[in-house]
Amino acid sequence: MEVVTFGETMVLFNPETQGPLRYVGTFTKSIGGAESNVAIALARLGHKAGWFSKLGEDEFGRYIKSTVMGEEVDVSRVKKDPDRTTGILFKERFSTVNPNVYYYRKGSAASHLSIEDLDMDYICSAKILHVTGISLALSQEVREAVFHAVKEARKCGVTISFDPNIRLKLWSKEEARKYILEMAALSDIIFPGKDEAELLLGTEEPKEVCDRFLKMGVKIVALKLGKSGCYVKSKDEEEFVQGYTVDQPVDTVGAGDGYAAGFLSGYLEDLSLVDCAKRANAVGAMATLVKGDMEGFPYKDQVEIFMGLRDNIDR
Ligand code: KDG
Repeated sequence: MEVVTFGETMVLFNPETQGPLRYVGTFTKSIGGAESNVAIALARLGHKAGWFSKLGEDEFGRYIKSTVMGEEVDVSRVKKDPDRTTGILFKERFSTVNPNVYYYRKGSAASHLSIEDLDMDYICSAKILHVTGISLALSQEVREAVFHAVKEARKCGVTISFDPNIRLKLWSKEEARKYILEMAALSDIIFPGKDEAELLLGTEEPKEVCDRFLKMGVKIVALKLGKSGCYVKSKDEEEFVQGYTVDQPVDTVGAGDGYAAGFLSGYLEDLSLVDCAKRANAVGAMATLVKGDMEGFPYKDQVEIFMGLRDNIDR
């Protein structure tokens, strides 16, 4: 495996019509989960990615596993819990591209993933372990598992990639700050958004944010600045990298995961920091063109066409 990641994936119901959920009659079924999104995006970009979680021994659990497997992600370490159910996520749309999200995941199988569910040989076989703040927020059990996996993986020389992914529906700002900063100090690559930086560090000023994370021991900071692009910094390089303009974004959920996957794919291919950031911006932008959390992630040739690196022969 080039990248291994783990965390909760839920069955996702996307409303067919706008307005309050109680008036919505039809939904499209799909899946959503920050970590599986990253694994799927990486697989589409041509990388070997593995994702695992704990799913309910139910129809939605089977659906999630087969969907992620169908995207050519390794799901061999996925576990099933016969006593708990798979989490559910509903989106609700009004006129904006940012939907409201409602979780039905409390006590789900995935929120009981524990240290015993980790196959450390599998994790240590990867070049990169990618984790997110969502898992840190789910329960103490999952949080302990993530910290354990990261600490052990570091001992094996695995690069740690971390997306804070702060979801305030899952925990308080104080808790988020405490555990995310603790995890940041164990990470090699971090993907904060500017609002997240403000919450964590009290500033969204790019240079300051990057310097603060670098001081904690992070090696690469990729600060997401929304549609304007990103600011990236390592010990040798630092640059603002312009984003791509998208005419009609329809769903921003998943864009950050696309960004992380685009960046990691460049990193695995030894691209320069700026080229990693360009690919990250492109994958993130393309993710917003399609309704759904992972449906819009491009294949390698598609992202290269989008970036103008390859001709598009469409007929
Ligand atoms: O980053 C996108 C995720 O937030 C989405 O796919 C669902 O994992 C999810 C969550 O917990 O919100």
